Amino acid sequence: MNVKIAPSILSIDFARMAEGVAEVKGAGCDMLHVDVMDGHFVPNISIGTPIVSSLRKITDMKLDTHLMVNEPRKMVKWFRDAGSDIVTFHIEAENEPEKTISHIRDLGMKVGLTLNPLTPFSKVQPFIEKVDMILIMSVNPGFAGQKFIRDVIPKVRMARDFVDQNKLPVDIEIDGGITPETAPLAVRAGANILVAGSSVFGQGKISENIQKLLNAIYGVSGSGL
Ligand code: S6P
Ligand code: MG
Repeated sequence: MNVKIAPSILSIDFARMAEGVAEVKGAGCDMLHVDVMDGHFVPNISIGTPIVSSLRKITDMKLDTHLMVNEPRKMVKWFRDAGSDIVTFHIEAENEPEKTISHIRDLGMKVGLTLNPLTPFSKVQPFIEKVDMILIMSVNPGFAGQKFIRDVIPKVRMARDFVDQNKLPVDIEIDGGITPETAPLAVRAGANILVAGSSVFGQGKISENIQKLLNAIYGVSGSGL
């Protein structure tokens, strides 16, 4: 399985955003994860459309936009206009998920559907054939740097089995607490996109941090899992 790291810019040094983005691209990443928080769906506020517009000007990496907001459908077009490529919304925040999925598609973007650690897979399963990605939260959304919740691993396996058994072209992304210790657990369970904030932009050199994650996933010898 081809696994990719999607660095989460929530943990970037915003005073040096262009250098940080260039470094993750240089390390082989082709997707940047952008966390949008509204202070209502989660108890925090983060990035909005101005940052997405700035990112769009400096990189051709895919902008994977994770909306942690109430009433996500209202905001989809704002992020399309700012330059997002993928918009992911929370099943817990939307009463009419199908309408939002269609709206995102009609605007020409890819669609992701996400669920919190305590939300069962059965809540997103009815919509899985209509989306490009399922994002499984491995922390309760709101803050970077939290500890990986291992109880979500069976849900990752369930999502991977469903996608494979039905031969669906759907990515399984995981977000929260991904480190060289937890990344192999997520990949073995079936995740193929790993969001990583603190373990990429925290201490140390960004490119080396990405390499450490890839080494943990594939093994230093490249032998794979
Ligand atoms: C969850 C958080 C995630 C982010 C985060 C991951 O609270 O908002 O959606 O993607 O940046 O950070 P970390 O430090 O756990 O890798
Ligand atoms: Mg996120």
